[in-house]
Amino acid sequence: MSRLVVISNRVAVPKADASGNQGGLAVALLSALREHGGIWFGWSGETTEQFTGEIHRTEGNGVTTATIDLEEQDLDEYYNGYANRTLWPLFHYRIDLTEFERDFAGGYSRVNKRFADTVMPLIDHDDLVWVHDYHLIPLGRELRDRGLKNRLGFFLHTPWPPARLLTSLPSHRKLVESLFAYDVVGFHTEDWLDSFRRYVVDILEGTIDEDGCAVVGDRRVHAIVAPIGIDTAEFEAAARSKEARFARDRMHMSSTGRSLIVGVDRLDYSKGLRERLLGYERFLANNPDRRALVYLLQIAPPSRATVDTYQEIRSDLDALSGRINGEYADIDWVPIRYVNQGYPRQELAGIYRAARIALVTPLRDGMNLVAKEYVAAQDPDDPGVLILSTFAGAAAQMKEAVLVNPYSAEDMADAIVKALEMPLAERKRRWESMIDGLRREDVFWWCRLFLDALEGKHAHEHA
Ligand code: ADQ
Repeated sequence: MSRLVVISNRVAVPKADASGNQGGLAVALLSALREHGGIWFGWSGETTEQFTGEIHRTEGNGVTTATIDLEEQDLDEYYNGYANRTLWPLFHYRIDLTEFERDFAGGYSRVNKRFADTVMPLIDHDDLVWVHDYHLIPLGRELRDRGLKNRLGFFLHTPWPPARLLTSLPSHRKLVESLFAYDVVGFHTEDWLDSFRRYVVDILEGTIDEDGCAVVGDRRVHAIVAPIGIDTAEFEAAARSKEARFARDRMHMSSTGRSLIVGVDRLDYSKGLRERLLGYERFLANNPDRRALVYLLQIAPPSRATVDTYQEIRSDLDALSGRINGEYADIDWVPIRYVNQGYPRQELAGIYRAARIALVTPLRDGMNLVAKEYVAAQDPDDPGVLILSTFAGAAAQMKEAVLVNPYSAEDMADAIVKALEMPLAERKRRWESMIDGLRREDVFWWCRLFLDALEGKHAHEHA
């Protein structure tokens, strides 16, 4: 079996108990690394005055990690710049928030070269190399330029934007062409894959062959759909744990018979938090008799706090939740509990299980794992209802959720009423159908699907 080299912006450090507090992606990649042997390479999260390329290695639990420090300027231009102020908003259809700075593009290219220079000597000739996410799109090209001949794959965790949107990026053509250095490129949904193919046909004047490969001139890339899953079995077990029961009891005790509606998201404009609060406010306004029977717990730990737009969304939500609470709260009830901290996974599973409804309403999301975690955490005898945005990648797989348009406050308010009134038999039927899918297509299935394609028959040689 070939060794695996995983490359991503950040690296998850393996812990003795892999089922502990790690996200599903980390668990899957660590288990694939254990199975294949190999290395996980990325940025250490630390900065250094002058880039040296020195590699920090850790070995443990069958996995080697290798990380490098970056300069402060790299952080500004590559991570906070091109990755999070240019590509992230653009890939989430927010051209209004997209910043086009030449320095950002320069930093992005520089850091991708730095990654290539430092990881190259760590790669053996028959290793499989798997690059992750929008931070590192050009890395494959850089590695090929340095003579890498290995099987090389790329997975995008965000949406792929429509061609008309992507062409607003000054160097769009170079960016997309660099994807042709990979053997396999993976997306979460058919929608994102279709947008990629349209770009290839309309802008690069390429074709899609009978194997689904995108072809431009003599270059070919196998573009596939591989929807990421969660570690479903682990999450189902987490929801039955002592910590989960404790969290659930805490929720029940503090709410005296009221139905809990939960939202859990990184504090990010793509997650549609503002629109969600407005939808909930509309529900409160439209349903005076139901008001005091529910409350919303919105958990939103801050992320990317050094980027201005993220500071703005934080103060915007502080103000909005304060306004709604000010308008509707009573002496013994507040409609919104708004919390800005993270929780251990078992506790989170208990909170999900206590919730009658989950509001997962991103304006755009590559997949959205919270939707899947919520379903996995439910009590099979009395499952809650998932209200899911049609614009989350997860909606393609979770058709039994109550699907909503997150831009419409009325739609969201109606969905909350529908979920509150939904009979047990219907809740069970919908839940059973979704949990079956989650068990079948979990994160290990996803990992295998991608790696099979990477090892598979669609091989083509790179000169
Ligand atoms: P994210 O944008 O980070 O991921 P998501 O898929 O929802 O979004 O994953 C978030 C993870 O963080 C979940 O596992 C969730 O449990 C956890 N989390 C969020 N808030 C938390 C809190 N307060 N406490 C503890 N844990 C919390 C990107 C893409 C997604 C894609 C994933 C995986 O944007 O579309 O689904 O990668 O590909």
